[in-house]
Amino acid sequence: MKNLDLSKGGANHQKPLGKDDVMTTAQGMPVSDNQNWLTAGPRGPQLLEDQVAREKIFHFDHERIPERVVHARGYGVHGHFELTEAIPELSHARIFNEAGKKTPTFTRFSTVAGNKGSMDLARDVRGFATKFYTDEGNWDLVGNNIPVFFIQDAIKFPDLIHAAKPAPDRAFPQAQTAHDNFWDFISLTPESMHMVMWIMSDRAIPRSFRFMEGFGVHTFRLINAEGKSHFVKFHWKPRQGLQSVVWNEALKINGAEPDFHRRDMWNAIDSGDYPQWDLGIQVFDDDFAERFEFDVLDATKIIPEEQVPVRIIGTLTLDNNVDNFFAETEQVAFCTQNIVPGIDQSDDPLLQGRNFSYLDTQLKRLGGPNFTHIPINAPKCPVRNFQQDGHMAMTNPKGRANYEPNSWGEGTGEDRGPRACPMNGFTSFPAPVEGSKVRVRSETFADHYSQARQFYVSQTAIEQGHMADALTFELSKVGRMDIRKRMIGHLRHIDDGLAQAVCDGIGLDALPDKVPVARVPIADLPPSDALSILKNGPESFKGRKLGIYISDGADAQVITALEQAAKGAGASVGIVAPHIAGARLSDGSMKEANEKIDGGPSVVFDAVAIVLGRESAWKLAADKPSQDFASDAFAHAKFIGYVPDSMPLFKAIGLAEKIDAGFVDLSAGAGAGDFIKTCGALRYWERVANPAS
Ligand code: HDD
Repeated sequence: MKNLDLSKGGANHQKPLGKDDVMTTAQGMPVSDNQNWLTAGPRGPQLLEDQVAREKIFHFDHERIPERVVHARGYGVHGHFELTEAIPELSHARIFNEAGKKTPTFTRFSTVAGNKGSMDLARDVRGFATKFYTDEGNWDLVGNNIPVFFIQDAIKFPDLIHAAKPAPDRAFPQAQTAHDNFWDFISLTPESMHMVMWIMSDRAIPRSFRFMEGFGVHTFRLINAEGKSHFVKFHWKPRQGLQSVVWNEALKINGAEPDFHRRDMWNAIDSGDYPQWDLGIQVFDDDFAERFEFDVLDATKIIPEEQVPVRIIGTLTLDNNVDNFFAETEQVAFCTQNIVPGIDQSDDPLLQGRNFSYLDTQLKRLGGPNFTHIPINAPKCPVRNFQQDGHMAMTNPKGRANYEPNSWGEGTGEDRGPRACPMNGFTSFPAPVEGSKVRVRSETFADHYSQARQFYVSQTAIEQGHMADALTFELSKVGRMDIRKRMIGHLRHIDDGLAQAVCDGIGLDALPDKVPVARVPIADLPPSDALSILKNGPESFKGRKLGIYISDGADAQVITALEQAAKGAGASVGIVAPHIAGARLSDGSMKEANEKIDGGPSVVFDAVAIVLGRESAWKLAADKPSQDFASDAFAHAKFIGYVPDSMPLFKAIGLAEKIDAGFVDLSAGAGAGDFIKTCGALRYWERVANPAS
């Protein structure tokens, strides 16, 4: 052991240290023994005098901070935003003014209802929050993967969240909406119906954070140098295409791999496969806002892309995992109030309420007003003001002046700065405001069903089926019949076919009555293709994962060809085998496995290849995890590559007679290459749309 090297380390050490670096207390005092508490004699009582042990335990005792009241489970990643099309005519924000400009970012994805330790594939909204460290301060776009919200007014948020979270008496269920309280509240809240369609769709069970869209939800303003305002809605479009899992997979993934989404993100970035999203804007003016069928300030409504196209102006690339989860992902503090000159808020009553809530919650979570000093929250541009003191103040101004105006400027008799700047400082758009103080919901917010119906009719038949199944699942977990019926009473305003399917799904004899509707007639809006996942899938297998199940005697050539074809297509491969040590292949080589079959079920892969050895296939035919691997892949409409030697397993579970166009014989012709190309379609939906009898 070397002597203590004071040139290295310190409280803010950045590099991992080596075994030659001496451990110290938080006070910097070198530690001689980190294993034994100071005692009076070898078997005697421990002494309070031991400042090393006491400090260690004291610090440990205080390691936890309150988890976020919503979006507690999240995963953060660094990246950058590159502007591809400057929009100075719309906004004078510097981030938007020079094509090619790069702005560092931090993005945190999350689920909403579950606690920090809950599973990733809960049926839930996903948070998609990005902090842009711009030259003019931090801009936080705190969005979701769904473009609308449950409620129109922030005053309802605590009720919504209380209803969604575990019931207060029994403290379950965790991380799910499939329970009485949630559906009781929802069925008494007609404004949530559009959002209900989205969360009952496959949007709420994304395959990965990488394969979902993001939305700023609210209408914001862009302000140009002349002070002219345009309304804007922000969209994130994943270059990876959209993809979701199916519900039966979600249930199984949650057991097999509760960290499915965070592991996926970590692995993608770690392997250099950086996910990208294009930033799109829907821009419109007051005239459009007047003409539009709905109120642009109502967060339960979208503006269909067919009506206002999404214009792509830049790209977000996520290319850096965090060094420390707590320091970055846990401590990052997003606030919707964080905007920069050239961007402004609108009067959306949900947004205005959020602007209070986010700042307020950080005080509780991070312990004081100086959370902006924490590196992940600190702007990367200069910060200059007369704010001072408070818990954990890290950046303290020098000099005597801590107020304004003052006359401490050297020799000048003028103020010692900083000073506000009317030219470059943030100014609010001077929208005229008038009206009496009232507590009412605007009449323009009253149609709760038309866009819900539009969403439903925009889906493919497969997706509509999933929605009916999801509603059936959720309502089957609701104990009270009156709540189930009330909910179906809402669905009848959206689509009678959907209502009937759910009614049949839960086993009711007759459709319940429609619930009374607010004042407006429900419109038949045209379908919008942008709302479907299946109409916006990827074009290749890039970024996806192939699971290859191998066993002793498996054809080495087929496996190599598969690995090469997958790699060539930009996909990754997971080798699954009966033993983690791997399998002895046909050429005598030993192929190591990434997962033992029990820990690598087919649900964690986008497609599978079952390449067994002839002898071992007979044994595995009776093995439950092996059977599930194949039968689940089939049931989840996955593409299945196989070799004839795997047949005994297929026969044992009745798959041999069901070989369809979703199966590819890897020993034939172009084999592996064809298979990976086929996998680009992600699923062979025909199998579930027309199940063989
Ligand atoms: Fe919220 C966190 C997104 C409505 C109050 N929200 C939070 C996060 C996201 C969203 C992505 C996690 C941020 C992170 O990763 O740290 N929330 C939304 C969206 C909404 C929305 C898209 C509607 C359009 N939220 C909403 C309302 C309120 C809140 C109406 C309160 C009136 N949200 C919060 C919060 C959280 C939060 C309690 C918890 C932790 C945090 O803020 O930092 O303040």
